[in-house]
Amino acid sequence: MTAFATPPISPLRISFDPATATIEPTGPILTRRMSDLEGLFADQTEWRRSASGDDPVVYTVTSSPVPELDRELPQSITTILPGDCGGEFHMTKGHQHPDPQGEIYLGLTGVGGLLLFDGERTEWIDMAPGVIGYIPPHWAHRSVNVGDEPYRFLAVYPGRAGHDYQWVLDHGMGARALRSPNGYELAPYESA
Ligand code: S6P
Ligand code: ZN
Repeated sequence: MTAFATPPISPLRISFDPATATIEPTGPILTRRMSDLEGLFADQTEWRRSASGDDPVVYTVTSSPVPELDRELPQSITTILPGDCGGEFHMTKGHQHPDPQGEIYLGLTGVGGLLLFDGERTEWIDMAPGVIGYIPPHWAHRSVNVGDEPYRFLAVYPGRAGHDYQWVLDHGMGARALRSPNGYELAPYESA
């Protein structure tokens, strides 16, 4: 791709409301329901029951208007609603960047975890408002809401990083975040 195969976008002012963790203007908005998370939760019987029943929204991703293009720096706010599937906390699908580049997350509301897996090593970063989690290149990443209110975070990532979801289906994420008497516990990964 040449440097500017598509015209670069103009400088942009985006307003952010800390009380609601919303941005204006917005770009694409994505909604992931339970039925969109096939093959990810360990308890497939419970997943099927939920996905074919009320099929709750698990998370939404609101992007800024900055496009996912080479040299651009898109941002998005992910909101993971509280809840679990068979005791496994609500989470994002998780992905690798096919073009291995780093990314940062900034916690905005609620409490969550940033689960990272490079194929061998697993890391967990406790996320809360004001915490920046750094995702190095080559680490698959998934976010989990381990609290009882919406967990929201801002992501900033290179525009050509991309999303490889199949990698996570093939390799897992090294661990699962399960409800426990003290909040959450990390259990060794077992395929769904
Ligand atoms: C993009 C960044 C986030 C996630 C979002 C949803 O690189 O990591 O915006 O896309 O949190 O997660 P997922 O795994 O469904 O894309
Ligand atoms: Zn990413």
